[in-house]
Amino acid sequence: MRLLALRSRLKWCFLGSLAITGPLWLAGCWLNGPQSTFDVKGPVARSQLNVFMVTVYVTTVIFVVVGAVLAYATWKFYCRSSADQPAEPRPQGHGNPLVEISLVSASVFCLILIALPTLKNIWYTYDVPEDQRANAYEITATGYQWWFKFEYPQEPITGVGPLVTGNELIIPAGRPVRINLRTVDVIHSFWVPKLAGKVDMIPNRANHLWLEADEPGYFYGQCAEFCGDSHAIMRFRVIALPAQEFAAWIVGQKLPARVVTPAGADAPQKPEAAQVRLANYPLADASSGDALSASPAFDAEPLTGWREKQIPSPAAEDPALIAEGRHLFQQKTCIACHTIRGHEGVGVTGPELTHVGSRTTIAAGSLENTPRRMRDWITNPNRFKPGNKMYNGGYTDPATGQRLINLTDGEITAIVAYLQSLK
Ligand code: HEC
Ligand SMILES: [Cu+2]
Repeated sequence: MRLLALRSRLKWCFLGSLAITGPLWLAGCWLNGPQSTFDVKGPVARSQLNVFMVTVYVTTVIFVVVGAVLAYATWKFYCRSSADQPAEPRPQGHGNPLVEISLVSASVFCLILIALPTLKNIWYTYDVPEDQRANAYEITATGYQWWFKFEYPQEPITGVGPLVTGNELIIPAGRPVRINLRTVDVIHSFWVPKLAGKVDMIPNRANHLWLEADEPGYFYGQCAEFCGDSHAIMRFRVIALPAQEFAAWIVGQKLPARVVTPAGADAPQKPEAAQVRLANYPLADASSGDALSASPAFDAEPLTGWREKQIPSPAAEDPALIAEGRHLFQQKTCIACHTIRGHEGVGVTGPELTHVGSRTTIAAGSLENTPRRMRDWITNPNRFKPGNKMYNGGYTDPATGQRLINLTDGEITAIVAYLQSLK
């Protein structure tokens, strides 16, 4: 008796606490966070969300029906006192054929309800639909421990090969984008929660996915397959631009790295097409202090922050310091791992840095691209990304732990000024 009473009290405690904390749990789920799969912004993610919701509805109905029957049976046949307890079990029967057949049919019906949209979705998300294929834009994404390289095979640069960028993927909005998925080392997984579900990047296997952004926007991406030490901070960004701005961005990216010349000297001009974006998206307030400082808009309105990053501000630059930085970048062997097209770098083991100053993030989307953060990164990359290949591949001798590249504070300042000037 005692035990029964205790058990029932525990049951009410449990149900009560669930009722009180339930809404808190829901609120805690934050359904529109930067990596939410509920706040979808493109047709592929939307179709995946639909399948998820169909499954939720069907299983909710099952839960409610089964729960109600269980609750009813529990209440009806509850043994209220030991006097109630039958001396012998009731005679056992085989069951009720009608109930059994109905239950089996209901289950099959539920499975079909879920299977139909699931199959349709698998076909739909596998590749760009036939009628839109001619309009699709192609990009190749390659996973490295622990960052992403993006190649634009439709944008060849004479004498170089396809246009290459790192960690920030710029795509045209409102247009299907087909992404080839590759890896140079272990298995990674490419995931932009608001645009499309994850697909693995597997060694020796040519996977692909497609996605489309309904509108221009700034989206968060993430490697979704455990790939070693810094997997959790192997991130990236996707920036979707209107067609015209995207075309202008391509023109600007294809140019070799920017050369900063002292005021009055003849600075190389960007061609007409690349100026479109400068004219359309002027810097909010050019007079607001140090142009190299963080863009305050970065978090509030990330796409605006990204646009501001595209525009050089020669007035705030120190050409002599930048020239020194360029020299140091070469002398301190940074060039062995990084390419700066048109300047000295040729390395391919690290991200391409030709226009690194125009990115909103560094270190694979894990640090905001400000002079301060870039200085922190160059001073000690391992502080932010344990095991990263910049630190382990050249900064230190893995055998002895001794530093191989020594930079003074002043040298780092020059290098940062140089890299930030590469818009
Ligand atoms: C041994 C190869 C190697 C050397 C040498 C090297 N780097 Fe790197 N660098 C990398 C790798 C790999 C990454 C990507 C790390 C990550 O995000 O996991 C990286 C990332 C960076 C980034 C961030 C880029 C981005 O878009 O995320 C900057 C900036 C950078 N390196 C600057 C430098 C400078 C300056 C030097 C010279 C002082 C240098 N690197 C030397 C391999 C190297
Ligand atoms: Cu990974």
